[in-house]
Amino acid sequence: MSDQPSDQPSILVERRAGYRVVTLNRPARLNAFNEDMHHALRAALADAQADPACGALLLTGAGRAFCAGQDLSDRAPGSGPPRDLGGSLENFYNPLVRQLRALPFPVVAAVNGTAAGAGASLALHCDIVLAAHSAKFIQAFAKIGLVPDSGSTWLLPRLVGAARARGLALLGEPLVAATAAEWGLIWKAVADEALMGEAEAICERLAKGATIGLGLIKRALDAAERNDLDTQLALERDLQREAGFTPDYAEGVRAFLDKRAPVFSGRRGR
Ligand code: T3D
Repeated sequence: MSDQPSDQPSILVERRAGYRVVTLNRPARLNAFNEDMHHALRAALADAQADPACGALLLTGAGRAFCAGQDLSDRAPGSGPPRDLGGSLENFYNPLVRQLRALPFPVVAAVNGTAAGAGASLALHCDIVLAAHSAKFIQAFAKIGLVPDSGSTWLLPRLVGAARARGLALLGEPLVAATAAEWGLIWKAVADEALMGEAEAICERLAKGATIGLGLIKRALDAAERNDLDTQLALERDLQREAGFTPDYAEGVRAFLDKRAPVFSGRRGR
């Protein structure tokens, strides 16, 4: 197995106008997670959240893969007692998923190649998932005797239904991007060479949007996963009240009536 050069950061962050590009950067291991990458990714997300000029985030992988999940070279069975994988989820994967989903701005995944194991879960937790035609989603867990994690057993039945969720989880077969899009697992499959351009265009558009409203939309859709209709209607009322008091709403209506494009100010500093 090739090693990552020790001077290479495991996460790259690029600041763009209104958004950030965060790249998983362990290409020799297909961007598999080790502890350093967990820490670096979580710091990059926290930093983006703290930046008032950041209105969206683009997540992608360096090289030919998006992310191959846990780095299995850190899991080679040795002479000592087996590792507690529940502890690994509790300390690393679960906090990452919670942090990613709680970001107040949209996260766009540009899945440039294979997304396997927790790498697939990571991609699927993003708000808008674009995948290159050559990309594949693999629930690799069953092949090594594990259970889909990082929210996969929660996401899959919701996104593709019970029958397909079971097939994917139990068989661990690669699902190509076009089928993933057809099944509703992701937003869109695009030509490999168009992937980054499309993902960047979406981030630019979101970052120029009514960003408070976009954050409220995320909250409403997240809550809908657990609410009954009455509870959700009450939540929509509360969130709409909040949205209706924003300068962006006033600007949106004014621009519509003036027959011009709106210029939103948002919560995020533009
Ligand atoms: O442990 C815990 O903390 C619990 C949490 C677990 C979460 C999980 O994600 S468990 C699932 C872990 N991931 C996998 O089981 C996937 C393992 N990888 C693969 O099955 C295949 O590599 C892929 C299907 C992803 C890609 O196949 P292919 O043929 O395109 O590439 P390859 O030749 O297998 O891999 C290229 C290199 O990346 C290779 O290294 P080498 O031989 O060139 O030096 C390979 O060993 C390395 N690599 C790929 N995936 C991993 C990896 N190295 C370490 N960990 C990996 N997950």
